[in-house]
Amino acid sequence: MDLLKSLSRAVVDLRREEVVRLSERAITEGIPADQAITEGLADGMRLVGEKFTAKEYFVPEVLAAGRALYAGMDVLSPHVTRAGDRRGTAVLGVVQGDYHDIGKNIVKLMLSAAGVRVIDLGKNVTVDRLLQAVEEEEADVVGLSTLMTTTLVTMAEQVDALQRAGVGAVLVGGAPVTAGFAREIGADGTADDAGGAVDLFLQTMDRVRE
Ligand code: B1M
Repeated sequence: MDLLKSLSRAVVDLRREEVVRLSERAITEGIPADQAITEGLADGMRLVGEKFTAKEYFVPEVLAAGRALYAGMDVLSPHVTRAGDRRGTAVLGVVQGDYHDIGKNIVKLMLSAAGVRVIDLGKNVTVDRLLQAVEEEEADVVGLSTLMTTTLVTMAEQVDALQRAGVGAVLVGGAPVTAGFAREIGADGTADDAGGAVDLFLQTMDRVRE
């Protein structure tokens, strides 16, 4: 769809007002908001990542792209179709040492829309905060996100601590997380994107709540 490509392009080109305008157009043209977020905004951020890796973009450009993405999310989020019934509680966080939260925030939005009660602990989250939230909120699952290879070891440690504490299930995700890595560290599953995360969380919650 051309509009989604233009939306992605506008994020890459750091054109925040254009992102807002195209997000509004997506709504008026009847494009599902979740599709506009994943195939437009998140796709643009993926391409920004490629430019960052190629040293065509640096931190200021990445931050500007993030601001453009969030401006689009402000327009699109209220239009994401929401399920009525409550499907369980998930505690979500980015592992300690990692401040990348754009992907986690998209996963949070999609999970909330699917009827999951999400307790979002934000970024740079310690295992003690995770455990405290699971207990206080009677959460069914914990979802951990990380974007850096350097924090994969922290993710492994946190999964281990949560499993030892008897948390219902621990799901992991983020660009460097593979299915093999998730298995290796004893997580209960992973997903490549927000759509996959919704299916994974719902299936896991049904299993945990049986
Ligand atoms: Co930085 N960064 N960054 N960064 N950054 C990466 C991750 C990096 C790969 C860039 C690179 O060098 N090529 C690299 C990591 C290298 C490594 O692995 N060792 C890196 C680095 C090194 C750093 C700094 C150290 C840079 C510095 O300061 N010198 C620093 C780290 C600070 C820290 O965290 N301690 C840093 C800082 C930043 C910014 C602040 C500028 C900004 C973050 C802004 C923010 O998040 N609030 C930033 C960004 C934006 C990126 C890139 C360019 C893009 C990440 C992103 O938002 N992607 C990234 C490059 C890249 O990824 N290629 C990079 C878009 C997002 C929609 O996708 O997060 O993958 P993603 O989420 C997806 C899926 O992964 C999945 O669903 C989401 C939606 O579809 N998913 C889950 C995510 N979590 C899930 C959980 C689940 C299931 C699915 O279940 C629980």
